[in-house]
Amino acid sequence: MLKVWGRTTSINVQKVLWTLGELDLPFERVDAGLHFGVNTEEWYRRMNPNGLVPTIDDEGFVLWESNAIVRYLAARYGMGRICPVDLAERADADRWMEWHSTSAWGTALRIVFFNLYRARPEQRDPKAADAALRDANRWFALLDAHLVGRTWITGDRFTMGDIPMGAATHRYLNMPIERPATPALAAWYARLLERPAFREYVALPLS
Ligand SMILES: N[C@@H](CCC(=O)N[C@@H](CS)C(=O)NCC(=O)O)C(=O)O
Repeated sequence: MLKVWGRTTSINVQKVLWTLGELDLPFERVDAGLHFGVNTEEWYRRMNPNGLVPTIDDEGFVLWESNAIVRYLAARYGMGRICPVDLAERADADRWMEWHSTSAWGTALRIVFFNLYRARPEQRDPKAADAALRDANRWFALLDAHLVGRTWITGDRFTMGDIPMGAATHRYLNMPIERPATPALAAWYARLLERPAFREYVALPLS
């Protein structure tokens, strides 16, 4: 059976679990990361030399990097469903996955989240968190503008392109921070909340 290593509080693990849920695939999950350890073990680092989560093993094929995992699962088990067959449509979904992982806003959101939930008192840096929040607000305003008139990120169909941004948006809209109004983003988030796999694996209390 497909195996996933990673704690459920990790946004990168959540993307993978949500994808598995959308595809209705059975899997076994092993807690790993932070206080669970495991990712510090030598045998784990032989699978994933970064020592990070998530990692999957699908019939002996080991893969790390959450977006690569989402793409692999979508293509292998969800072609024509969450992985578009049409290359332009697939590239459109891919574009938003890349935007999630490589744009500066991902870093900004991470800094805000870290300061609020993960930093020990001596690690907190309110000035950096404020600057990061201003950045995050600008990026989410851009996503909000993109979503006007669209049901899902690429248009009429839910695809893998909704997954990374959907997980990030759950954090953004539920952190105790000052945000501008983003009605299209909020409406998209409400649609995500109607999806059972999103509710089960992503829409959890932030911790
Ligand atoms: N680019 C990697 C990043 C993975 C990553 O940073 N994972 C974090 C959790 S979100 C981690 O393993 N942190 C160490 C830990 O949990 O012990 C991916 O998308 O899979």
